[in-house]
Amino acid sequence: MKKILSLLAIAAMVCMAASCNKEKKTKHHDDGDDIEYNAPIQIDGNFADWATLGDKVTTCNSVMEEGNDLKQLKVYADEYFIYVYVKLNNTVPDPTWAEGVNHIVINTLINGDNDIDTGGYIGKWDQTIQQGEETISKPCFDVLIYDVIFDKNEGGPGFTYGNSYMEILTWEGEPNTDGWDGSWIPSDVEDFAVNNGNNLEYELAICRELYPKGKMADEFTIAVGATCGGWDTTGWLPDAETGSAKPLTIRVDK
Ligand SMILES: [Ca+2]
Ligand SMILES: [Ca+2]
Repeated sequence: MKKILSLLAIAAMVCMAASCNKEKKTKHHDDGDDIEYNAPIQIDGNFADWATLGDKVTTCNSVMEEGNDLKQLKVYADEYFIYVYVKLNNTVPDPTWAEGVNHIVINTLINGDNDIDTGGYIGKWDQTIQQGEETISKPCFDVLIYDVIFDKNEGGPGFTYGNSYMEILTWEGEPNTDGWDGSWIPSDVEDFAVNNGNNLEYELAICRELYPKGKMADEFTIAVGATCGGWDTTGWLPDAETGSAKPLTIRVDK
């Protein structure tokens, strides 16, 4: 019986994988009913749809006057998808990534189980606990969506948002250590996450039911970083001006 159930589960996952990147589809609700899902955000490079969600969106602005390649992060999650919006700081005459850069990377980090004792990546968004006088870092990110966006006019002046490719990295190392000891998941990325954008704005949809580290919690934490032609982070939200920024907490809208 167990074997049949697991085969059914695999079949269901394959079915979901085939349909998960569609904007409109039938979804199986937890209570047993099939529902028609209409995506509240279309990943189309048009950002007007974000305003229609009003205060359901969690918004985080940079508090740094300069030195951050990211200006604003918005996140909205329903039962099926996490939607991420990032405003890029490419509006000033001399942005960090204006010269000599052939790609930028948008890193989306998710603590999907909302468990501070799993995952890792000691960086800008450590959650901490206090044990006596000792402060212990709990970075706790389980999944990294690594989105490489190329300069469309490589060799030309400035940076023009062009093609991109995404890879998914899961945390497989010791909890709350540094450095990703993970496994890249190059296949099925298009089902798990889709993106669109331009030089100023970026939107991303992440399929919750295909989360590679098991079932996501209804409350989770998330942060977004950017690197510019190298490994050094040049943008982060929430930003870390004080060195103690916490990731954004998101509650699924049900
Ligand atoms: Ca849109
Ligand atoms: Ca975790």
